[in-house]
Amino acid sequence: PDIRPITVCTWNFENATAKSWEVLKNGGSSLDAVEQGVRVEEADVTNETVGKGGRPDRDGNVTLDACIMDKDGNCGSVVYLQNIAHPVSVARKVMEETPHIILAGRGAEQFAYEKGFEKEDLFTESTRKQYEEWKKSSKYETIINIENHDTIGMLAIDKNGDIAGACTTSGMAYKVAGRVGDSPIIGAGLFVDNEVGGATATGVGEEVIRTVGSFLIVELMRQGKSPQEACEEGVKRIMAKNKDRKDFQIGFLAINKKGETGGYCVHPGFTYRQYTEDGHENVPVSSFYQ
Ligand code: SD4
Repeated sequence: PDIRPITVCTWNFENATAKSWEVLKNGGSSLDAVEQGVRVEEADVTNETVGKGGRPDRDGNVTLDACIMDKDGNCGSVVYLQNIAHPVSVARKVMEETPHIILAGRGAEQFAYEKGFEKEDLFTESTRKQYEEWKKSSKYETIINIENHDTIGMLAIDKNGDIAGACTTSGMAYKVAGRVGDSPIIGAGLFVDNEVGGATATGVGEEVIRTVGSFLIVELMRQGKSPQEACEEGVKRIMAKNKDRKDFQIGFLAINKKGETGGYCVHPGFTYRQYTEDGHENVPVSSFYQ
């Protein structure tokens, strides 16, 4: 059958999908497309949930989580990475240049310097000011939707029909120091199986980890569900463990081998952005609660 390259990401990240599409259009691999795509958000300091300009934990450390997965099931991840603006690219180096999958904290940072990444202050004036404000009350509250300014998970299919994915975040703002979310955990925040498809998540990572959300969605697609049906089942599985809880958001995005996409979320507000040769659009997603 005809192969139609496509790139999709969580939320409405127009510049990131445009970059990712440019890589695919020029014949690049889905692996390069997702890495280059999410790097746009890592570099964007106005996105205060990803990369440089991400909000700190409650002790004032900006710590980044990211992972990447290729068509052969190879994967790499960094957790609790500080002072490095492009965790996804460090994750790719972990995948390609070490026998390991996850590097954490100071070791990950040291590894990044060895690979030529530069030390950077990840705070911005804006996030520093917000943090000083936050310290006055020190209340931890999850924010249900931060539309268009949130964790980016990206999935792409290239001209060979191969699927890759990446996910990158600064995690929940004002988290307990040391906390790692779902985004860099293979199977939770991201999973790709080139035979079947890929899935990625955004929102309160603890709930995604508990159900190994992205792996679950890919397995449901393997059993015959569409990306849409699989994402719905993934959210329902989480809600079954959280009866009557309305204080958190999760958004899932999935793609199958045919390039069909789907998404589902707990509360209205989550969307995903899609780019193909037919153009690009922000796709609204239906939700568990109305
Ligand atoms: C986390 N899933 O660290 C990430 C955060 C996120 O929108 O998606 N924020 O739990």
